[in-house]
Amino acid sequence: MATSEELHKRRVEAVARGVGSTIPAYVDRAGGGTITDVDGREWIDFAAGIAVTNVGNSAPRVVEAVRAQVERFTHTCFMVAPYESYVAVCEQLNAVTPGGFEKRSALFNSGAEAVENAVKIARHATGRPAVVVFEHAYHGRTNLTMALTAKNMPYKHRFGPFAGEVYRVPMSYPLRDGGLDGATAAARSIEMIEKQVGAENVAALLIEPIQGEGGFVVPAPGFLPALREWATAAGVVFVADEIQTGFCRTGDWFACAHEGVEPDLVTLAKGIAGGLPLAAVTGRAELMDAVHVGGLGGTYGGNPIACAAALAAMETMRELDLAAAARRIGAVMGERLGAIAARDRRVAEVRGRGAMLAVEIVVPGTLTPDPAATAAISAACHAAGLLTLTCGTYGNVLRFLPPLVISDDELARGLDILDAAFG
Ligand code: PLZ
Repeated sequence: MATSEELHKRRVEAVARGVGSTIPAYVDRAGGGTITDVDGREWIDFAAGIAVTNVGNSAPRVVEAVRAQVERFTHTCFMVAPYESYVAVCEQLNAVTPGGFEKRSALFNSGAEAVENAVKIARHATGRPAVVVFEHAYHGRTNLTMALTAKNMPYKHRFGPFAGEVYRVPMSYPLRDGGLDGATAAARSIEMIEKQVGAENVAALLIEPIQGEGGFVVPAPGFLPALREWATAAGVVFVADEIQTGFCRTGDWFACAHEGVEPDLVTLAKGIAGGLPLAAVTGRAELMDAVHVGGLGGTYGGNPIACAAALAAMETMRELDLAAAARRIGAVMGERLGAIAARDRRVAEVRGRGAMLAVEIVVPGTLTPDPAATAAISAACHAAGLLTLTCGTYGNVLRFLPPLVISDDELARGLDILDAAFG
């Protein structure tokens, strides 16, 4: 087998430079809480492919379902010749997402595509143009979703012009907004919408219930419920982007559930299918069904192999109670991170929920972000065999997203490496 070094040489000659990788090691196999590279080195996985392999890599049920489906048929296109698994995935999403009302779903390939379609549906159903998004938001890399995403580098830089009718308002970010309570922070955002956009022009308010790429920002309690209430009164479609938070990651099936918020539409991807590309928009039947026949779709959306994987992944989440597993992982990680924060003044805050936790790194005694220290700690983790990711508008957040099937021993070993990386 080629070594990582050899593969890297080939990669530089073949793969566009714009596509980066976190670690220089090339994967041979992965499962449970580990990844093994082609040089035989084992990595503890605190990334889960960016919150995708919640059920673990090559989860047994997923492997079995995919194998069986590949043998039956690989693709007919649901828009041409439909099949049961697409319908079954939609039935399950309608049942498992927050909100006791009648729902419909449509399936796509990527998170960005789900977000694009949620905006299409909200605009079509309301006849209004504007979309409101938040500071630090991340919603994807396509043209519309670049406009919805906050951060310039690396996502938007020199890729404009961007789609119009996108308006950005402040997020509730307790560490950096003086600890505004949720209701006050929401009132500030709502006033900006009403003064600068006009509620009657707004089709959708789009928000990550816990921000992902933007820094694992957890809004103050009450922020999401207040926005939900305002959206209802203003006839604005409340869209929760649960692409990173979804499918048991935060200790519940969806992060909105923690505050009892029922979105009108929810965008789903990542954890949905155990690593196969699948995404969805799920929401109120009257909004989803407002769109004319043929108005939504795509060649591969709801591909039968991805649908088979999704059904198996959701079954695994139920069978292993991965929401409870996420809460357990969160308790163990939270305790260790708390101990690190207590001794290392570079840690301004430990935050997140369930198995979606992060630490924000600053210059001690200030709130000045320290991306260099963050990168150094991350590099020390990588050198010792722990795969961690960074995020945040300021690049100063270390985030931890282990597969929810990680063993106690793997988790403990990963946390030992992390502990040592802080010095
Ligand atoms: N919405 C909340 O987290 C994807 C992006 C990685 P796609 N986040 C990982 C990168 O650098 O490209 C994401 C997300 C939220 C939307 C998306 C977009 O999902 O499947 O990457 O298109």
